[in-house]
Amino acid sequence: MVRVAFVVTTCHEFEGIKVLSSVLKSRGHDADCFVTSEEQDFHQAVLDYQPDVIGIYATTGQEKWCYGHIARWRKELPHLKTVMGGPHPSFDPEVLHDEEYVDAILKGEAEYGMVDLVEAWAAGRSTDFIPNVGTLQNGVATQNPIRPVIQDLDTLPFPDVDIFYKYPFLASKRVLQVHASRGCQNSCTYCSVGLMKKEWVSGARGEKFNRTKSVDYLCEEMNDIFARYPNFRMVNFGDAALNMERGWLSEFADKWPVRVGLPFACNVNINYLNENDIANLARAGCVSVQFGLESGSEEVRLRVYKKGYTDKVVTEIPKLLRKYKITYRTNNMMGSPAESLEDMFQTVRQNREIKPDGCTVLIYRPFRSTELGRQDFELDRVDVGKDIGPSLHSDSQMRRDDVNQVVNLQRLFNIGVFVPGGEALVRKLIQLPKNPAFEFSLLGFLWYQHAVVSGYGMLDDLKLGLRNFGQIFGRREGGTHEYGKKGGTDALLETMDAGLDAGL
Ligand code: B12
Ligand code: SF4
Repeated sequence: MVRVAFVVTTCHEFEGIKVLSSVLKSRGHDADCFVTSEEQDFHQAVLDYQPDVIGIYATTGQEKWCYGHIARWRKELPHLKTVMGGPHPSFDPEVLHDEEYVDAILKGEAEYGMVDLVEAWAAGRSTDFIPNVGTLQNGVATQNPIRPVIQDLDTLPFPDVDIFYKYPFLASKRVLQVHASRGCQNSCTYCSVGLMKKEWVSGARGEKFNRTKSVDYLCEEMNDIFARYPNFRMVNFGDAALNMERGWLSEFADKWPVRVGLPFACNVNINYLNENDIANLARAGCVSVQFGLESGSEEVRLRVYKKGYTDKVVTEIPKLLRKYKITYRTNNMMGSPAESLEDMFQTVRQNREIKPDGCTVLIYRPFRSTELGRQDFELDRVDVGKDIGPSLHSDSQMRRDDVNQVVNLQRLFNIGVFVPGGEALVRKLIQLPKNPAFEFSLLGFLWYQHAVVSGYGMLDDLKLGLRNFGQIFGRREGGTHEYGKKGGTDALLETMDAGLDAGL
């Protein structure tokens, strides 16, 4: 039996880790997850577990936060192996050069790669031919070919929620975080999903990237959780879009209210959403949806971001959502190379027109794993020496003369949308230097919109914020990343966004 300790530094239940843990356990191994904010002594808690393997989840910018811990754990546990997975190593094997800290990476969906890897390590076998695994070979970061993505999600054991809900704080929240699907219909140029579609499916006939659990499986999964954790009052689907597969919502609307019966919030892809889907969402108990508007300029949204949302869709869908009494929030992006400041004000205006119940606003970040990001690096539009930490709330890494205004506009966006006459005020305020008052304004709006509009509860969100207070405006311990020295994060903002469109 191999003992695997997953380590994370955001106070959130990670679906990928839950599933990896349940698959490992189904094969006779043991697994647990350690969340920095929830442990009195994080370092010692992991040590007390006596792991054979440490599993690190990493998005870009977040990959090095636990290197300091690993160095110490390695001294105390000489046999320890470490593996990194998630979006960052899936698209960038260069992290393998940090060989003191990372023994291997796993690209893409890692359920079976993880089992094979830990078993090979335990038996002292070579890992050279295990699909999905990447290792450093003769100084070269070498990535093995990957398995196609798991076609039938119902073949997986239920995600192991216990490794997160052993923490009283996570178990006592009102809202349960769940995933019903994997994939996405769109391939927006600023999102990693486009490359996942290209690299993670073999192209064999009939193979799918967009997959949904059967409604029966999902209802059973929920009831299995509620039998042990009965306090949840609402469900949040973290999927890119709950309307992933045609026909699914209708069966879901028949069964969910009877077999689960909790209200829920979810993300939707509005270019694939019709009135029938919205009626089914309402019938099932949907109280709130979120979708990525991203830009108020149709030209940018369609031609540059390839988002597929026409202005007509953007104005018509909200009317239908209102008709069925479903609240809606938009996700918006500031500061991509495709947009002028005026385009960003057009995003403010379009939000004002469609009257959302809340707006999340993120700052564009060029990921090498996206079409737009790759262009940015090639065309030298990125200030690679500038440290912006892992979060998409903190700063812009783009070289642009108006970068200060862009960042200020992200903070003050909601004033432009929701305060009468706000746009004129924001136009003046963005000329000022960046300052904490603007950040508090953003936090205030997000807190209210997230907690009240989506039904999360003011108190739950406040507690989450206080737990992460040190991380909200401070720098994260040991956090270094590709483009700079120290990484910072807005942990509250990250966690409050649990439910965003992947346009994060
Ligand atoms: C839900 C979601 C969130 C949620 C939950 C966080 C999470 N990472 O699960 C919230 C809202 C908190 C969130 C926050 C952020 N997110 Co997010 N998020 C997603 C989303 C839509 C789905 C992730 C998911 O659960 N998929 C389903 C599960 C089953 O798959 P998975 O997580 O990928 O896990 C599999 C593999 O990655 C791997 N794996 C996972 N963990 C581990 C661990 C180990 C040790 C190993 C070996 C393997 C492994 O095996 C898993 C099972 O197959 C993705 C887009 C997408 N479609 O992937 C973006 C995505 C991951 N997010 C992204 C970003 C940028 C962020 C933020 C930085 C945004 C911000 N607020 O500033 C933060 C970072 C917070 C954090 N610490 O991760 C980017 C990452 C891009 C990149 N190259 O790094 C993505 C890819 C979207 C995009 N823009 O392209 N996110
Ligand atoms: S941004 Fe959202 S809609 Fe676009 S490809 Fe990514 S997950 Fe899909």
